[in-house]
Amino acid sequence: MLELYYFHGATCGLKARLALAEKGVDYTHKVVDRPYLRTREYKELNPNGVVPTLLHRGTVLIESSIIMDYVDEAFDGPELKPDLPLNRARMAMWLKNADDVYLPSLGTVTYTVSMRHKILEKSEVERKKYLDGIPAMAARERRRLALEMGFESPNFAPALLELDRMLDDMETALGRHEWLADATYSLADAALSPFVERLDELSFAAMWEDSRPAVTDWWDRVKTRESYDQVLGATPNPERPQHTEKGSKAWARINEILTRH
Ligand SMILES: N[C@@H](CCC(=O)N[C@@H](CS)C(=O)NCC(=O)O)C(=O)O
Repeated sequence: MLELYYFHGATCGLKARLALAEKGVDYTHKVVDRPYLRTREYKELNPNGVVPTLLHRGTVLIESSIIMDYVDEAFDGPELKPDLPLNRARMAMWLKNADDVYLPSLGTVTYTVSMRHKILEKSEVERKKYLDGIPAMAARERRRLALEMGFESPNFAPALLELDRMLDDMETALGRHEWLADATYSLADAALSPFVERLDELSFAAMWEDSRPAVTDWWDRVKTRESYDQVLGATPNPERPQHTEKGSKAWARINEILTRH
């Protein structure tokens, strides 16, 4: 029995779901909402109060990159890791950067551009409860600054520039081989797709369409894969319309930061 806890639109949940879809593994979809992540019941599974969480034969696995690796190792299906040690190391680097750099950066950008407005509509008491409910201190502080200072937060421009650097690194890697870590699709492609998907949802596609032909081509190829269709085509992010509306309004500002640096 395999169960995956996630919510639609969660970047980390998408990483796990794309790996499962590429592998051709069926699982029970435990689609949860954000308030449920803060319950004692859920935190017994995932003490960080985040998705994804994978349950396999009574064992709990957390952390999207670890789940992806486990899925590739534990099930039959296409091999999602390169053969060559060097390319395996390259794949591991993409997964590490996804966890350490791209996810916090994307969170800052998404909350500042799109989610902030909804949270600011809450009362002060509700807002405090919301922030206090974020278990990881670093994430809580990033979120607090995004809410209180918006684009003026000292984190905003660096976060955006990290994502721009991610696209630069992708362009370089895709000049070496057809996929991010190898000539064939790997966990690196599954891990990076949700980040590009979010930038697309925010209508920031000019970040690659204007100047990064290899990323543009890669993204077109990702979107024609069955895994993308199963995971995102079947259930698009319900927050996509909001991201697109707020992102379009923010684009002039985003572009100004990108061109200034
Ligand atoms: N390092 C963790 C990060 C998990 C994480 O931050 N998940 C986000 C979604 S991408 C989440 O559940 N956020 C809860 C919220 O938005 O309230 C992983 O890769 O699994």
